[in-house]
Amino acid sequence: MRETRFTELFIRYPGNPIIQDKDLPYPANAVFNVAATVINDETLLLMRVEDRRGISYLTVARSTDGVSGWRIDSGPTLAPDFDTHPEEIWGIEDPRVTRIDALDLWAVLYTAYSRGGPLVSPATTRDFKSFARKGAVMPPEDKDAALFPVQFGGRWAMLHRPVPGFLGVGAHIWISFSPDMKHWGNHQILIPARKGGWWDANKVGLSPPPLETDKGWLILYHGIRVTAGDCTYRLGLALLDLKDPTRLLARSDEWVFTPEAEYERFGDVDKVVFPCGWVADGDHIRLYYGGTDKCIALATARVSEILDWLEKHDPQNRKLWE
Ligand code: BMA
Repeated sequence: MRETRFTELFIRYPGNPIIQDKDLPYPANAVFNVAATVINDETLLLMRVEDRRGISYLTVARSTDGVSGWRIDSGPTLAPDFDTHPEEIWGIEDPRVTRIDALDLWAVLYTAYSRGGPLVSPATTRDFKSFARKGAVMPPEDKDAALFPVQFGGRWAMLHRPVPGFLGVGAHIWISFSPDMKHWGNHQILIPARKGGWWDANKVGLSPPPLETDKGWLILYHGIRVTAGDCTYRLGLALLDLKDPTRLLARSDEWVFTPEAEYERFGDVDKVVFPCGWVADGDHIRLYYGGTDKCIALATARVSEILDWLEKHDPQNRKLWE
């Protein structure tokens, strides 16, 4: 942890960006928002690749140290399938991957970009070669979804971010429950976007899937404040109760990561850091994120330091969020 005026919980890898479009074995415009997991003792990234039409698909990269030596699939690993899933007409984007030990599989929740807007679409896989799609499970606009790795009272739980037709009420992180991962209900707002001048005033959305810790489910989320010039994507922290994830135990007032490096500030969409995956190895976290919708970068952190910081930075007075 670097001690400066602010505590820097996430430290950028000096060799960033770790993967760029020129590293792909074929031409593409960009490779960016990326999910992460561990399979056969290797780090696996499920990367969003955007072609020159503006359509995205997902491709796998594998590495033994999770930092370098990436072996990238020779073509799209999971591509939009318009014939069987017409809701994928404008591509598939921003996956989150959750390992589900009880089912011996991974659940991939991605955004299907339909004619009607973004939809939450789950698929399952055992090898990241073949995938069983479940079809879209939420009406538009809804994205930034991930599953918890365990059930609660016999039901799966999902975090996601619907955008209401009336934007005056904000775009919040919701939690929903399902007996079968396909039919979802008991929807409720869990982490609301704040208002006014707050860094996360206009929209919030889950970043990587919830991470189980001794103190609760650790949540890293992105927040957006629209300004006269444009908007900035920053990251903040929250903690949910382990047994009842509808209980928000803590949430930081301050953001913990903001676009600072060149590859986070200038690209296809300026001032965007957008993680979709992290890998925890004991206390050590590797966070994988898209920079400016153009490249993939890595930052490292310590779970214990994040939890200590969050405990000290959870405001007792939540009235200011209203
Ligand atoms: C969000 C998503 C992300 C993207 C970000 C910044 O709405 O679409 O895929 O990285 O905007 O453009």
